[in-house]
Amino acid sequence: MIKEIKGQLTAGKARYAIVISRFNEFITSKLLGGAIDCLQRHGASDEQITVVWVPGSIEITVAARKLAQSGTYQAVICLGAVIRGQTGHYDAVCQQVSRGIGQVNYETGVPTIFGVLTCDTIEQAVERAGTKLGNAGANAAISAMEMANLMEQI
Ligand code: INI
Repeated sequence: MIKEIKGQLTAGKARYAIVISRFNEFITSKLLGGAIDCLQRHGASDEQITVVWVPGSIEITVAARKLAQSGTYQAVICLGAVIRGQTGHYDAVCQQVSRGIGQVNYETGVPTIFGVLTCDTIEQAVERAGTKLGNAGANAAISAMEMANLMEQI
């Protein structure tokens, strides 16, 4: 029989760190609300959730790395919003944060979830922050729970 391992969608007893960017706080606060609500509705208590604020998406990586290395958390959820309309260095910010979060996964072995919106317009960001296209923070929380549970089983 083939052995199959799947992560369950439950918070379990895992501890979750959420790194949240203050830049575009109008959007990111909605992502944070979505992530916390999702974790709580899957059984997480307040003691299982730690929220860490950073100034902008570029700073997410350094905080996520330290949280992942601490050994305290079974998953780190990274939330931010990079919006092209406002910046000439959109591509640089996107590249730094996506590469950085990828490296944290690789270096630490702690699931570090990419919940950073990269949008051309504010409207696109609003659509992904609790309106037409759901809430990217809640989606990131789902991935975090699945991965925390999966890693416990492997
Ligand atoms: N940070 C974001 O999270 N989103 C953005 O859209 C953004 N823009 O537009 O520039 C942004 N810039 C700030 C950056 O993340 C750093 O905080 C800053 O460069 C200081 O290191």
